Amino acid sequence: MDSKSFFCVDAHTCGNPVRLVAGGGPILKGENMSEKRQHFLREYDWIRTGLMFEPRGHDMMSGSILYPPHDPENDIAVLFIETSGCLPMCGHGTIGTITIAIEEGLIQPKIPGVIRMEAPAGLVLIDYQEKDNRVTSVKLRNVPAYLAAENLQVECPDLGMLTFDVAYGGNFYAIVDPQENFKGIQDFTASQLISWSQVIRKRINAQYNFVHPQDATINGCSHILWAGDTIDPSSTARNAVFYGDKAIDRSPCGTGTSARMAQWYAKGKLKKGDLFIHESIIGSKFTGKVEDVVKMDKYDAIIPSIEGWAKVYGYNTIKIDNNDPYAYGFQV
Ligand code: PYC
Repeated sequence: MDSKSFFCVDAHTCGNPVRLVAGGGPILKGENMSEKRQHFLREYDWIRTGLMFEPRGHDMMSGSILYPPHDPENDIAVLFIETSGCLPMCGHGTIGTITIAIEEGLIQPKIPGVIRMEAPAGLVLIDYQEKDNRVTSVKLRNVPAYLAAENLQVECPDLGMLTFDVAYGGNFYAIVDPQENFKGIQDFTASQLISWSQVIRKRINAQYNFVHPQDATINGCSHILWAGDTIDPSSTARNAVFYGDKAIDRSPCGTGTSARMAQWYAKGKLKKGDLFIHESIIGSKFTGKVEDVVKMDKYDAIIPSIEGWAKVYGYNTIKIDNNDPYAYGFQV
């Protein structure tokens, strides 16, 4: 086959891109989305790199492919694709995917306003609001989030020794809070944070091993969450989340917000029922809430919810053509 076309709907969630592949996605093998994720990574990763990397995508590009649910009680199953690979879970990706899928009629939920979504990381329960055929907000009840380790240390170029915690919110996050050698994201540019993240993520994964207790395919500290002062004094906290090779999330990052709420819960700074308004690097906001408290293996975990909005902005039929030397994309 010389050329394959993908019908994509493009949106952004609070500033971060979501490219939903509505036509052309591969048929995958597996009993659940975790197994289908592994099949995709083994055999179809060229679709991800072709659609996410330059020249068809960019450093922040992120997307999804819809599948029928494995459990008939559920409405939809989702594979997340992005520049770094296939995430077990993506919060901004979920908000964008659900907005697109409802507005474009790609899902018919059993109960209007409610969607049960299977992600590789587990079941995610969603409520959404609509007005004039537009989705105005999406709230997702995420998989259990927990603090995995605290007060670890890593040497960072320019800054010196940094102390960080690691929390899981659908992906593993190294959380760097303001401290002696790092006063907060307000003092630095995105490109400084990116270059330090590239180095410390490698060092963290060489020094420490993080594996999800119920799914060993979810492992490694993939994201760095740098904290700092809020722009709006009414927000709870602000972050810059590094992912992929060169990306800082433009949204407040759903799995990062979940991880940070789990960290705050474990440190006694949040309790069940509390809200957490998280700001992104560009000042866009998600509203988080500690919905419930659960035991997950040895961890005292929380069930976080994240609420935000997305806007659909385009339709894009993208061709991956074997005659194109950059068919499968490139990164610089
Ligand atoms: O919103 O969970 C998220 C996310 C992960 C990577 C980029 N955004």
